Amino acid sequence: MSNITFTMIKPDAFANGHTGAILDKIIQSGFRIVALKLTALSMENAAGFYAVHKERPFFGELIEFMSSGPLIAAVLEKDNAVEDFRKLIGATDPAKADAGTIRQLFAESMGRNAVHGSDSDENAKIESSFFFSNLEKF
Ligand code: FUP
Repeated sequence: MSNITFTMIKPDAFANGHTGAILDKIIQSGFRIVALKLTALSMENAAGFYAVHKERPFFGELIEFMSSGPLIAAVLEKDNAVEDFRKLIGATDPAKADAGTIRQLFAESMGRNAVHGSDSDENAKIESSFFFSNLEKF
């Protein structure tokens, strides 16, 4: 069944000029772009988006990084979108990501790891709605 996932090209990858290469890899891997925008998160927005991590030791660093500059937000559609996209981006820690995955190719570190991918169908919907209205999804 065709379903959706939500992704961000994070501030590190955007600032380093990897947006085009990452979007190309996503499209070549069979994902259809449903929504796409260049935007930025305030510290408050980032804290809201990552609220599930608020007790974790890396939370402060995470929201500071995620609000440090522009990012690309997108909704993607494909059969098995959530699982297939997590395979395409690779492990959270780029040192552990498989060869050819987006994080292995473009991430700087565990904290600055180039891309986000939803971890469930439910979170894909919640995260898509955080960034996009229905009028912005096609
Ligand atoms: P992922 O689902 O792979 O994006 O990873 P998580 O949801 O577990 O973590 C969200 C973000 O927190 C990661 F993208 C990077 C950051 N993080 C750290 O900086 N250190 C950690 O130990 C774990 C996550």
